[in-house]
Amino acid sequence: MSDEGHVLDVLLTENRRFPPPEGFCDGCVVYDPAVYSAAEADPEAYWAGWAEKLDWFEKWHTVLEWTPPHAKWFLGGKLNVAYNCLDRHLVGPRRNKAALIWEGEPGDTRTFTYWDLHREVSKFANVLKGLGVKKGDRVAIYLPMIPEAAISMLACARIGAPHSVVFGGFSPESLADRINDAEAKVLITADGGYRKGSIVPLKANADEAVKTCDCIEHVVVVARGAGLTQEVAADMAEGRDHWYHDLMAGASAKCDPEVMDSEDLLYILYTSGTTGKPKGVVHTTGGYLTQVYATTKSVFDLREEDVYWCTADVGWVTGHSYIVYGPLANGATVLMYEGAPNYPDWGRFWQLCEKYGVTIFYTAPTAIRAFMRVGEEWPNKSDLSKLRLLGTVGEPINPEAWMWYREVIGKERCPIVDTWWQTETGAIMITPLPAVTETKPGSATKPFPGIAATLLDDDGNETSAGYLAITKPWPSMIRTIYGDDERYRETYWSKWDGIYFPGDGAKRDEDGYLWILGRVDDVLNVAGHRIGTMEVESALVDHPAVVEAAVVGKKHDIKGESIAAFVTLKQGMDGTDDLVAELKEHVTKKIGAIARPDVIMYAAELPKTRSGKIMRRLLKDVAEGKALGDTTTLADPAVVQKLQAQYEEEEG
Ligand code: 7RM
Repeated sequence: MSDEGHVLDVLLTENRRFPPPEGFCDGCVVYDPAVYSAAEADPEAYWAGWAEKLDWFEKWHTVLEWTPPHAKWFLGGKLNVAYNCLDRHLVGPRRNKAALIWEGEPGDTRTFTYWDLHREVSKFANVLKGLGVKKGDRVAIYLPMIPEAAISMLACARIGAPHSVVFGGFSPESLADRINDAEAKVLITADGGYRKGSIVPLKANADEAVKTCDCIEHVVVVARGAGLTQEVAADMAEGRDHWYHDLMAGASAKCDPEVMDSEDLLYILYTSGTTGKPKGVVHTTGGYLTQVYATTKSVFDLREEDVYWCTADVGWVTGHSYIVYGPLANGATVLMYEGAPNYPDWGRFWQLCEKYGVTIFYTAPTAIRAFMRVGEEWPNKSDLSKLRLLGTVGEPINPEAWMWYREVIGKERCPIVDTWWQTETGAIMITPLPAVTETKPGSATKPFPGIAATLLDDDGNETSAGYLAITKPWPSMIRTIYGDDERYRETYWSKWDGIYFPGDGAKRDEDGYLWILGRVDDVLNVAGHRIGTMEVESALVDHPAVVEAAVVGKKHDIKGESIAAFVTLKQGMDGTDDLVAELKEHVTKKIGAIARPDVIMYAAELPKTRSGKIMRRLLKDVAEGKALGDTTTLADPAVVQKLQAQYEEEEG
């Protein structure tokens, strides 16, 4: 949501300040502001201090080796992520603590203690081994939000097989692209999953995808019991497809964790960039676990008795770091919910908070805005008095939504942590510390201790309004793009020398607080989901009626941004309403519903520079009904003026 003008207004007028609530600091995890200066003076020692709180089979000999743009953390160290998330909690009272409390959308529930989860993970790790998965082999996971998603990820980590989780909302084609890029050997899916009362046919999608994936040797299918089980049973490919429960029935519960090097691959996660092809973000073991562990504990002030709920899907990085690895490495009780926030009605999230006594709640601004719109009667039906800390992630939060969150959900009692980070950063980077930082509505505040972030201009000079830049390596940073180190260098490290470019714009106020403005590249943020304009454009031009397409983000009250597309049709094609519907459907089919354009407009011509580059900035002005920005570099300024007139007429 790049709405500079709006944020600028906020910066000039926003003077509300919220110090940590009275009493919050008693017994909190981090209370001493000196942590910032200590970490800044010696970041490596600071991170090593956190790494020491993990269990290592062998200690590292060197904290950091930095040969830009490649970092290695905790060199020589040996550990296993699943061991740190499970085994080490089995010796004390955590053995019988709930690790995972799960509720399905229809209301079915399952609870796993650390002991239970350890057993299920060990068994499934043996299942994967039995299917021929060895250390280093990639495993694709395409599951709904069910316990088996976490179990599968941890089982992969246990045997050293990097996973690639693909969000269940992605289309068969998107799934196939990701499987092929990672050359995954095994795919784990389910018959279906519940979403808003209907069933997402995951196995049918997986079958469609696997047709074009020669690398897949086995497909493991979890019987979610989503009304599709019988249908799916008839379609199990002999020798290739296996029911999860059949394989688990014969599996041993004893599986020694693989001894992994600190820099061994933990997972690949695909994310959208500025080209049509998603990037496989590579995360490794020791540094990643150290930073997700440290941030989960410090930012959420995680304590033994908390019930922690992050509403993300495991298909996104937030689910990886803050549903599975960070909380479980801390021995937390994690709530996991399968379905939609408004099923069967808008009270569902708040009922879940009451029912399970949720104390820490982490969600996206888009969800908060949706709740705001339907009204406070929904949260007011439930007892939210156990909540003590609220978090947001995924996109900038507007001060109105922030204040509503604070007042209506937090009852002015809970600190709010607005956490900025990315798939590539692996863990939280800019955030308040709840017992230390005075917050301002709409600001992610300051870099986490040990993180060096600043604002730079194109020439690398410090500025108070410019590009966000990370000037020092951090433990959970992306190591490379899977199979494409050149793209890694080019995307993140070519703007300045040895400094990471996240692709976001930001401002700094007189107190040194950071205000993230949103993406400065061709990446959209729709309801907290990252979508590349080029991906949607490729899907559109894939349709036989389309010659050219330009996609832009359009400000949206709830989603932050929605997708607007301008398409040029082939000669002789009629720009009908039916075709608009068909094109929207085509994008949904090619990528998934999250990429479906809200608006599609026919354009006789697209505004281009003299060198032929489409000026998306101007199309954004058109889509948002704003005055056109600078048109002097256009080959023909009349093109965009015509579009604007047409847009006003059609979309009003
Ligand atoms: C965790 C996640 C990353 C992009 C990032 C930003 C935007 C995320 C915030 C935010 C303002 C925030 N990973 N973003 N958090 N913008 N304030 N607190 O979202 O890879 O999917 O997206 O999301 O633009 O670059 S992501």
